[in-house]
Amino acid sequence: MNNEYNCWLQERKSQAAIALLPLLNTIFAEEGALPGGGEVAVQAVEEFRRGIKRLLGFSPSVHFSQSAQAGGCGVFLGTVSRLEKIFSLSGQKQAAGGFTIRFRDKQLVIAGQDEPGLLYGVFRFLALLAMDLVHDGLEISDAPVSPLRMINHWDNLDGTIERGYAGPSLFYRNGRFDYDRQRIEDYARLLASVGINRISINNVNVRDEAKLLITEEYLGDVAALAAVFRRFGIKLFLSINFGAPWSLGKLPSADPLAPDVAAWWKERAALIYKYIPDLAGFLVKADSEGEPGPFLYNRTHADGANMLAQAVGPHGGEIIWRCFVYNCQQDWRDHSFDRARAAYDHFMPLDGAFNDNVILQIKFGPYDFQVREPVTPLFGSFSKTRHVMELQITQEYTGHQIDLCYLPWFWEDLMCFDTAQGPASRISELVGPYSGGHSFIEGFAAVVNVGLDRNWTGHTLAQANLYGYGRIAWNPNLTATEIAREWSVLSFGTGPAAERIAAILLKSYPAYEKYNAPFGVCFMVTPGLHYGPNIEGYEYSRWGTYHRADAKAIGIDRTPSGTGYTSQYSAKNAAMFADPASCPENLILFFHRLRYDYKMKNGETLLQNIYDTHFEGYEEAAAMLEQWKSLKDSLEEEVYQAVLSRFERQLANAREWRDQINTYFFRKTGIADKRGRKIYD
Ligand code: GCV
Repeated sequence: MNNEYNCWLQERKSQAAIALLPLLNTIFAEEGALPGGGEVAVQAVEEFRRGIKRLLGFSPSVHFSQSAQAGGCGVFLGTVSRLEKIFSLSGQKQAAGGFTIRFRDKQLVIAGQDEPGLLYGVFRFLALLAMDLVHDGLEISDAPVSPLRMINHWDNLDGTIERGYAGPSLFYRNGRFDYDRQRIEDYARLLASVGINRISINNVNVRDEAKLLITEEYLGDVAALAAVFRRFGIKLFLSINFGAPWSLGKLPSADPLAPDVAAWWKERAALIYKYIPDLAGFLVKADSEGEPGPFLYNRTHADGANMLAQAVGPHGGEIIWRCFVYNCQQDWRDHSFDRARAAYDHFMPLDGAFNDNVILQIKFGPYDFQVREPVTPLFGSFSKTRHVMELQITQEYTGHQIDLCYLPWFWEDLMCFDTAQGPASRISELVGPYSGGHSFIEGFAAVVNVGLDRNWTGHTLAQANLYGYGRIAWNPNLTATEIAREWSVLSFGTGPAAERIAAILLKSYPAYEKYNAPFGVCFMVTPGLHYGPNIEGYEYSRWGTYHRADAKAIGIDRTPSGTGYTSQYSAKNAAMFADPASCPENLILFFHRLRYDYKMKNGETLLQNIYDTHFEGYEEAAAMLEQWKSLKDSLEEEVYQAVLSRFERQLANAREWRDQINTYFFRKTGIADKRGRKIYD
């Protein structure tokens, strides 16, 4: 049974847990976890206790002790440095956040490399228990591959969420912090249970009252929120407005090289850190979609980021600087400009120019979280600059949490992309701690999909995207299938329903992609809203995202004979993308302008492939609805009905996409579907 509020931390009687009952009755926690010791370790012990209550219905007793007893039966929680001597754990040093779980001889030992590691170890053990995977002899060591695992909120202080599809903000209402403390703690628990360690709490578009978050009027509230997340090993970032020195400070400019501006930020940082001494730092969207930035003063982005880095550096803070910088005042008539080039053109020349405490945040693709776009050429190319990959969990372009679209399916694809820059150059192989001279991706940041809806994500099955993000950010080598199964069992129990729900999840992304914009062409979506089709909605706009379909051809030539975007990739990838024969077909219209009679690998024309995928996508959406209906008797009525109504809305959306896209191309070309299916004229 599923109580949707609890997400993947459901209450249920686990068979494995029942078998272990006597052992789980007593927890011995090491000295460091004593109240007054590390807050995160104390929380880890508390989470163990709560978890056992959730899975078994009783609270074990906790004994804090100076030193654990090797001989006794029970649960031993602590850090490796203390427990390894007593339990002769392998002395191998793990990355921060790592842990070992060992269960044998009536002893369960969970040893964290550090306090967050203990917390993650506890959550992993509880997940294994809930999945009935704990057995005598169990021994697991794990550590996060990515040091930085961040959630970005696009919440505004008026309580709205930019691109939010699950109700109002968890944090704000009417210009103030206004939240249910218990709910924030529950949220922090969910995030920590999948390894999240950083959170930015306000929209990167810092407007209105959000500009005041860095003033004393709000800093006390920020500190109070930080205190809730701190216990779960999660540190806060604040999004800041680069123009603050003039908008707040009344200085004549926000020029990063002006001494009064640098001094203003230093003073401001000192004030902020007085309230929140462990603030992780600032997140900055500059020179992007109307936000101010260093270009206003003819300065570089390194000038801007480094000035802020110097302000937060003395306090241990970091600057996360977004690379989503492009001209959004484009003239559609001008074919020489290509928005896809922008991030690389702006930032690649600055590789090595950023301070050590600056991290660049780079959207996974050159455009904007499209259903299918290539991995940006910046990954694999940067070698002297710290950086992370930005993903979007909130379903801005992937169905607004009305349509089911299981994102880890696509993220797995991203992780497998080979940048072809040196050995071991797949994205998943590049993820790891940064050390100068390597192009390591230090981790991930993702725009979150939660709001005040009781089930957090609007569509209950969209919880899998939040869970999946945490798991992939922890270890980018995990597969979408593994994650879907894990999530389904944790959320719906070990019965047969979970396997069937996982199967539905795994079909959802390909279905969505098929009825959406074809073959990587992008932006055939309703302008502004970004739900549902509007095929020429962006064609004559200023946003730089065109497909230029006419009666004969569609797509943008991004090869050297076109905009030259392909040349930003490594030589091997540049050659692969530049030739339609070797370009992956799911991206072929991103890189090429092709005639509708272009023969695809399956022997059919491009046009016929467009028709086929759109008919298939609709059929697959219809099949998901039927599969869901077949689960009726296995699920809680409320969850069943709520998800059912989303699938029905999804089918209506898929029908619009199918028919509008097919009709559009039929009208352009006058060529009918060779299989004679209905295309409206
Ligand atoms: C927060 C896209 C979205 C905007 C978003 C922007 C960004 O353009 O549509 O809502 O703004 O990306 O990532 O900054």
